[in-house]
Amino acid sequence: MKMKMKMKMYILAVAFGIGLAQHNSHTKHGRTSIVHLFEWRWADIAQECERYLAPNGYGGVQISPPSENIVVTKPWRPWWERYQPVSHNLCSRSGTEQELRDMITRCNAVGVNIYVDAVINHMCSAGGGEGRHSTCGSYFNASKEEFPSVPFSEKDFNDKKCKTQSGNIENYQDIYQVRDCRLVGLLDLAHRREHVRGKVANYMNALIDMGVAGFRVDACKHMWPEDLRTIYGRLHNLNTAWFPPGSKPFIYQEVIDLGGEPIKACEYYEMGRVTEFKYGARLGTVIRKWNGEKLSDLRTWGEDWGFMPSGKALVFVDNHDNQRGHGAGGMSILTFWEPRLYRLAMGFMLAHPYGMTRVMSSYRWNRHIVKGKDQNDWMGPPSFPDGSTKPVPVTQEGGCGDEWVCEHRWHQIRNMVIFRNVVNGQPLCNWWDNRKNQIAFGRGDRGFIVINNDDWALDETLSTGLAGGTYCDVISGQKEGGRCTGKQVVVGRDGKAHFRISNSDTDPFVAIHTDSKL
Ligand code: AAO
Repeated sequence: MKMKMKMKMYILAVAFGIGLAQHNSHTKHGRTSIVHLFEWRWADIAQECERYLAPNGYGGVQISPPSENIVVTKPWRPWWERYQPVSHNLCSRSGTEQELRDMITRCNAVGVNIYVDAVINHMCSAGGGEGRHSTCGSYFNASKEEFPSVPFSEKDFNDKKCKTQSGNIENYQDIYQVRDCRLVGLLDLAHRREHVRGKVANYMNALIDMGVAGFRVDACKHMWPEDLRTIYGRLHNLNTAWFPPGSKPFIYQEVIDLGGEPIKACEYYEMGRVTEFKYGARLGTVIRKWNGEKLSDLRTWGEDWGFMPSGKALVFVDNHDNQRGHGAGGMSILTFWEPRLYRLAMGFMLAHPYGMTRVMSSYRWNRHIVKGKDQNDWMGPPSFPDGSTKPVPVTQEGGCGDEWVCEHRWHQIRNMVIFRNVVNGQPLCNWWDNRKNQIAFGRGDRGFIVINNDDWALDETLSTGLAGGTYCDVISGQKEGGRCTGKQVVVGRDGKAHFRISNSDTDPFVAIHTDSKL
């Protein structure tokens, strides 16, 4: 009987993708979102965990690749040099191994998880040179495919398997090219080889033992699922100083599947979550009202739009690639450069139950768009003339200085991260729309959001699902010491409330939840 019960639970878990090994993010205290602190220094992340992320309900941080990488000087120290590893030593522009360890320990101490961006598909570019132009000064020789500090050598790369003339991926319609040839000229590791599998697993295990909770695995489309399965299968359980015994690392895999290519995201579901790139691309289109699309179309948002099952999806409005025209998503992607629409998109994403949410935290660069392409898409983080990354200063108003954007500190986004925690597990209900660009929906009896993206005012009485009382809107303000600094919403005993949202409001949306009740 017990056995049968267990089997049933297992089938349920598989069906909903919950609680399964590697799909569980292990976030603590009911926290639900991850923030990508793109290019931040370890020392700043440690402080941010303590002073901001933990008190404001963020569940974890995705960090930039911690492995030693090539130093690129033409162009000058681009952000993307970190996607060209030369060893598994843990030193990078974000800091030393000691600083990494200190950050992991301090973030764990306040219940904020660390997820590592693991670049394991390749090493640096074949034309990456030789010598010690690397972040810890380790020797390598790219043209000879020598990386002695791992060590990897010529036989650990896929060159013989790749059948294209250039040795690079030339056609995404050919799965063999995509997985056995070089992605933009990057030396492609042969994960079929025992030596490579072992070294990659050792690298990930060293990080797990230090206390990280999981990985964003880079460029998974370019690795065979069976090789990844073998490597993941060798990973240690999480460090029991901070996680329950038997916890598997959370894995979310970067696979760009917008349709139209033979490699599908579903090949990777079994092993972990997968990035859902359709999400940000489609949401951007709807919010920009392109092709006659409108907010009311979002009534069926989720799997009905051809997205992967919610329990498999890692979702985001923009990422570090497509906010600057790399990767995929195209022109519809919303970013901090269009703050009003961006906040609207983030508000919707964080209120809607679909997927596990990741918040992007960026830096500003000298955007220079010529014929649709940003000439400065390579520019690295705010840095000193010697190329070292600047610390993130916090301003009196609680924002960030020195060109760090810190979207995760914008009060609208921060408050919606809290909203998502408060409504976690509650079903979407009380949907309303005007068949155009005004929508509203609730999450059980715990939260309600109303959005106006039309060019006229929204003026409606709606069923909220919430208990009667006065609530504080967490977009125009928030509850502070029992008082509301923004709009107040009065919910009647019948659960109905009147909403008026001008189309010219700073933020044309309102959100209330049980913790914002006055
Ligand atoms: C740099 C230079 C290169 C140079 C190279 C080596 O920029 O000029 O050749 O060094 O010297 C990052 C940067 C790269 C950088 C690289 C290494 O973005 O510019 O190269 O570091 O320093 C593909 C992959 C995906 C990848 C994405 C950028 O599938 O995994 O390209 N993302 C990750 C990281 C990223 C990083 C790497 C991987 C490498 O997030 O930061 O690169 O570690 C199609 C395919 C996608 C493909 C895109 C772009 O997308 O489907 O799989 O992504 O093309 O090539 C429509 C389609 C859509 C299509 C899209 C674009 O939207 O529907 O499917 O068009 O064509």
